[in-house]
Amino acid sequence: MTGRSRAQVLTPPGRGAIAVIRLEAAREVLRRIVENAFTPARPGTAILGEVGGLKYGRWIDDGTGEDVVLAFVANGVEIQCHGGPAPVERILNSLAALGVETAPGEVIECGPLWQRELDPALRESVTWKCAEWLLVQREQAWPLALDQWRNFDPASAQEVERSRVQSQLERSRAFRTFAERLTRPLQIAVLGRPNVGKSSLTNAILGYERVIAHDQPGTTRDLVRSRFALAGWPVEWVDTAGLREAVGDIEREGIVRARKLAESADLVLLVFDASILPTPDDEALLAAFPHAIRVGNKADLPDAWGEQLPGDAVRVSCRTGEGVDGLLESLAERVAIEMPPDATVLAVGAELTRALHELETALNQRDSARWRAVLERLDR
Ligand SMILES: Nc1nc2c(ncn2[C@@H]2O[C@H](COP(=O)(O)OP(=O)(O)OP(=O)(O)O)[C@@H](O)[C@H]2O)c(=O)[nH]1
Ligand SMILES: [Mg+2]
Repeated sequence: MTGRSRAQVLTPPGRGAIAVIRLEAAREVLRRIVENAFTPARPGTAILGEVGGLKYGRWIDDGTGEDVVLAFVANGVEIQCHGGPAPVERILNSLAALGVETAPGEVIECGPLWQRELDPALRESVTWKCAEWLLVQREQAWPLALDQWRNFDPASAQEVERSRVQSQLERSRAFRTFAERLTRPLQIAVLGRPNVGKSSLTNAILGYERVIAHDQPGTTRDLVRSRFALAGWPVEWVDTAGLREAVGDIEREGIVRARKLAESADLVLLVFDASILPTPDDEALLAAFPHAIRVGNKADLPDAWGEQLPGDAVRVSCRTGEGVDGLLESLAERVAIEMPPDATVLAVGAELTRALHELETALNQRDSARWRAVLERLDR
């Protein structure tokens, strides 16, 4: 079989009603594979359908064959078969025997570099918001911009055209943080002295008993990570070990990890026990994280802080649930971010970020060769 052809299973591993195997190949290669392995239910019809077309028939494998529906797509065909592992394996084996590269359960990235960067991001997106933005990038923003840039020469372009491309690239740079949001969850670190209720707050926010909360200080020893969505953005919420002069090695290591995490987290949440007087440790935390969201917990108990609790602190009780919704609202406000105009080309992933940076340099230096080289790389 000449020409490259690849097959990948699109449906999750295991049992299901239907499994889908996508076969990608150039049209002629595809024709030979399908001719060899497929018998249409209605003989005499063309072996390949139009894009969007369906054909029902038998897939000839090493057993009795499988009932399949072939759904023709732009670069190949999707083979839909019974959803057990055995039919999938038999079809993959027959494809491999015909020279097709197969990767059961594993996705092989096809297409040019710019697509190979956007496709996994889209596939792995966990919220609608991220998926919608990535889809616009994949289907509109990037293909349209690349079409324009392929016909653009930074050395000979008219000034109007140059400044249009320049502002396009500047806009991409301005929205780099937004682009990062589409592939990386926001990290929120929960810090505070032992026993103030960090783990209880984690459970209250998540709505289930994710972590052990206990009246013994030093209950949480390691970082405990949980995922959820906040205002449509994926969030990684990290419960940490209570910060204090450690008593044992394990707890000390937990504290080191908590401090390190706080340095890199997008947002720090400081939790205090408002039912007992502030300690020097509390004050040190307030001074160390001036931009943190402050939470005064145990609001169901008599308040010991009074005026000492900063005015912007959110009062909550993890025991009664009071104030937890208000805290979620404050968090949502803090993670709000300016949205780029729809057509903005976003730097999703390392390769696209690098390419946008290089294009801007090539434009500024009116370097046509470099401009073309970047575009050729993106198209490879
Ligand atoms: N009355 C009251 N008790 C609470 C509240 N929140 C937590 N607690 C109690 O405070 C104790 C400590 O809670 P944890 O959530 O384990 O505290 P932590 O900050 O995670 O503690 P470490 O993991 O040891 O650092 C437990 O006995 C909880 O039941 C609250 O809002 N009101
Ligand atoms: Mg804890």
